[in-house]
Amino acid sequence: MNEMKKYFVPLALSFAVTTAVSAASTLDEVMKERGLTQKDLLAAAKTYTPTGGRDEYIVFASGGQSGQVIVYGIPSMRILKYIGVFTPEPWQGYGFDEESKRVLAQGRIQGKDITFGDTHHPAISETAGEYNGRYLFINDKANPRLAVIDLHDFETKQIVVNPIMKSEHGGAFVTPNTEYVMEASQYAAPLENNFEPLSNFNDKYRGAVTYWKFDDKVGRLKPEESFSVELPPYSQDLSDAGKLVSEGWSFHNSFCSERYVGGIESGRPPFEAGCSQKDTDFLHVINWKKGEELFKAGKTTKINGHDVISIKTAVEAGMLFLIPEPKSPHGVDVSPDGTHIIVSGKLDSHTWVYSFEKMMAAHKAKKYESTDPYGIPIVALKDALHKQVNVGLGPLHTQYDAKKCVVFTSIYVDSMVTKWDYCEGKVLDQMPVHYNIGHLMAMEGDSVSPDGKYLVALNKLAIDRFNPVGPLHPQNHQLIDISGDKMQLLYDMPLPLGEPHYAVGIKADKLKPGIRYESGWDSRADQRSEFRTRAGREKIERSPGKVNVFGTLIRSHITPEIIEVTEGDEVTIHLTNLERAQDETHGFAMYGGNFNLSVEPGKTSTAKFIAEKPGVYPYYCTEFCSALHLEMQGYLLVQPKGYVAAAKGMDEGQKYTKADYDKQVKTNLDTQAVIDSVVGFITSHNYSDFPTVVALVEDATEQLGFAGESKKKAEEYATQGDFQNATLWAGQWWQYQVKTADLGLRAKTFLEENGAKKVK
Ligand code: K7E
Ligand code: CUA
Repeated sequence: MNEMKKYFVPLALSFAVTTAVSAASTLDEVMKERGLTQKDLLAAAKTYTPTGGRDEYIVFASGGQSGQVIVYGIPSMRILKYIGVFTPEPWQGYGFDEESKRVLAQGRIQGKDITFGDTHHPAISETAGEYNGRYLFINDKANPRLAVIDLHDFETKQIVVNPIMKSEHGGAFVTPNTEYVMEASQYAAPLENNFEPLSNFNDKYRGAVTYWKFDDKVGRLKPEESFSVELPPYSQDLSDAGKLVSEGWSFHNSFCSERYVGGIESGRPPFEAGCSQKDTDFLHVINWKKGEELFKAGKTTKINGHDVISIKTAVEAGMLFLIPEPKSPHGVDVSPDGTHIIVSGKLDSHTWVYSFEKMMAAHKAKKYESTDPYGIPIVALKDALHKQVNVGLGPLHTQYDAKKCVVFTSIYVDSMVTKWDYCEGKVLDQMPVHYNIGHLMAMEGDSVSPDGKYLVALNKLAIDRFNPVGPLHPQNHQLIDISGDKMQLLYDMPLPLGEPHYAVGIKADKLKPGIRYESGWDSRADQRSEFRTRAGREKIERSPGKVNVFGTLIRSHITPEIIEVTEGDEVTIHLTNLERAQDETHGFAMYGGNFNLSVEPGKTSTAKFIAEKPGVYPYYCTEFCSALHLEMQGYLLVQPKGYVAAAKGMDEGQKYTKADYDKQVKTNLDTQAVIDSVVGFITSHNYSDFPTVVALVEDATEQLGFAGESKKKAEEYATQGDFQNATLWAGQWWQYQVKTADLGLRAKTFLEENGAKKVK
């Protein structure tokens, strides 16, 4: 009992510690002391989420130059996770275990490892135009790549490299049933991976849009079922898929349709001058369903082994045409009902609303004003335009409200959001943001039924909004309440990881992430690992020059705890986390080893290295997983070549006697009494009505089972009079009891705090 108290009293105390923020105890006093207004309090009340509370929406924001994805909740704006995508991320073991290294290796560019990514546009998989919450896609602008993240475990599963592009901005955008994930190029280059002088720009440089086939059942993109459409070298910018009436079509805007090539160093005007001369650029309209037919009929050209529909073929099939769009546009956004498409010109204060019905009528009637230099027909602006609306200087992106006809457009130069009606063409409200907004994002904003409610302004500059942290500032995501007629600013969130270009927000209850893997799971390949190891089956296999370790992790030991290898051996350590309990992740790191495994319950992960130098290499668990976490340790001993071990037992520090054994057993019996009383409390309440408690009880029962096994070993050694081993095993028995009690107490507290009822 005393031993128990020693352990549990500090634990109990830690709950009682609260930080005294201020002496003020009434709302009025706090307001006065912190200088808060009624408006501030209202905003706080709309975002503050008490402990244990959940968010209504989950946001996936691109991590910009970090090459990652940032996950946060709305309205709390609490960051929940960074997902390693194109860049190694050690906490998740991403790029530090063999399984995830294979994913990153899929992203090699022409054989070279690329560990940087410029993530831009995340997209959630859809069913009938609604977010289904199963997969997330995101693109890399710098090296045209797409990644697939499984929202069952929030892990990156696949990276595909675009076979023909050298730059990419118009991805990832999904078609309404996630048949395809679209990716449009940005800076034109030869589609083949060869050299062409810039003097051949018009003839040999090209843009393209790739339609990556997605297999929803296995959750992977299928390169062999994917195709591209060749496009002129116009710097295609963003994409969006048609929906409902416009389903089957995709839209891609572009800038620099001047096809200007800079060269400031040799006295030529720079790109920015030459790329903004014309009053209009081109909106590309493509029938991807027709493209799919042509691809299946073999009407493609192979470039770098990839199927490409040429401009000529696309034009002849009537699946590609252009429409003038405002100068240097950015963003193309299809309305939820698919009837309208909004494009903003960065260098025009007008936003242009196109009618899908009108453009289709002109296209069907072959009513074109001309063709571009590549023979692509151009529908006249007047034959496709619904409205031009003056929304502010430097409009970029548009998001749709739940209310019909209502949209929000980001205004970069004026640093504001304009709320307007695209049916009537009138401005409804404007609100300043801080500062220079890029994208904006409404809840479920890309779906056929946006929720409205909240809008996030993804601002490019933060300037004076936060405590200064040096010349490199965080980004500023501002949460805006859009449920009323007037927009209301609620919260500023600094994002210090990279520049999130775009984000998508999904209703939280659509996500169904797991809390554990099936036992022995290779999470990156989504299958049972061939290196799965079960309790008691741990082993070390040796062959010349190679050592393979099949180990396990469970509170609070790594099996094996001693690994002996020889200098020069290639060592592979496979570790399976035997835990079933929620949040019981174990890590694995070693002196001199540039790896960290994150082994979540059920997972099998692998570390691999060459034991180059003789020496002693401690290893340990890197997650504070239990009270005896620090003891979750071991040694890798790298013996010099030809080393012969002396015949000598373990030189341990402490010798134990029968008295030590009896003392430990007494402690254990006292501990068991505590456990019994906690169990009594739990079982006398309606605990089975609380899934959290049921899980804790399962975990506790498992730990208690292990305690029983150790007890048996201790007693066997005691019978033989080996009190050294008997005492040590009795100690292990107690360790399992402590874990059991820890879980039991957590369950008891939960029941007390959540109004459990006494049943017997
Ligand atoms: Cu920053 Cu969509 Cu690349 Cu606009 S993008 S701002
Ligand atoms: Cu496992 Cu610390």
